[in-house]
Amino acid sequence: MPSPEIILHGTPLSGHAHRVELLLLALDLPYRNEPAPADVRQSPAFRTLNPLGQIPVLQDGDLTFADSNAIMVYLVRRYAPDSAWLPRDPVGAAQVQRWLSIAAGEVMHGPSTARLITQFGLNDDKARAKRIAARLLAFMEEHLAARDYLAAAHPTIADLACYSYVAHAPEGGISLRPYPAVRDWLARIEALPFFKPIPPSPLPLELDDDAAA
Ligand SMILES: N[C@@H](CCC(=O)N[C@@H](CS)C(=O)NCC(=O)O)C(=O)O
Repeated sequence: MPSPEIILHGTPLSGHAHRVELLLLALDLPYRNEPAPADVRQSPAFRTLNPLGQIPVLQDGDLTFADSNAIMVYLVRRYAPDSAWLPRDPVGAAQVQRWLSIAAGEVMHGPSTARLITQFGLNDDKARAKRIAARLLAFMEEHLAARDYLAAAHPTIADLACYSYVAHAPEGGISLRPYPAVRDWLARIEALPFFKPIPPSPLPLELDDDAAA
């Protein structure tokens, strides 16, 4: 049984919070969004929830969790332990974990960082972020050419973890046009019945190939 109140601290444009919200919707768990923009994240009260000052944070009754991927593991194991979102068998669990690591590695340092630079003024190396994104997307394209989802024959939390920042890569100036299998995978996630999008950027897209994919 769900707790009386699950609280998701995040912002509407955070891909890390978005992946958690997608899972809450997929599991049909009641929750409340608590806005945590930069000034809130710097407050002592928020730092008691997450000393790193990052969103998302999830509160479930007396329990508090930080880190989007950790939160997703908690939610599945707590509320849908027999579901396919996080397989129990060793091979299936390892396949999911591989993509959770990619979400925290290449996805974060590639398309997510490029978007932070372009949309939010982060002072970072955009050329490096684009190189990481190009290597990631080429790998995803090859991987998804032979399968519908990243880690299994069905959606798992690996897909939710990787979706948001790959889908919004064009907001970092990274075109998805060269990656049709990736775009088909994104469309598959967007067709899931619980899907809710991140609001699009109000800024014009500036893609290398000058084409919004
Ligand atoms: N590993 C963390 C990363 C979360 C993260 O980087 N969140 C960003 C917003 S999308 C943030 O809070 N940044 C503020 C900061 O790092 O100070 C997770 O997966 O939740």
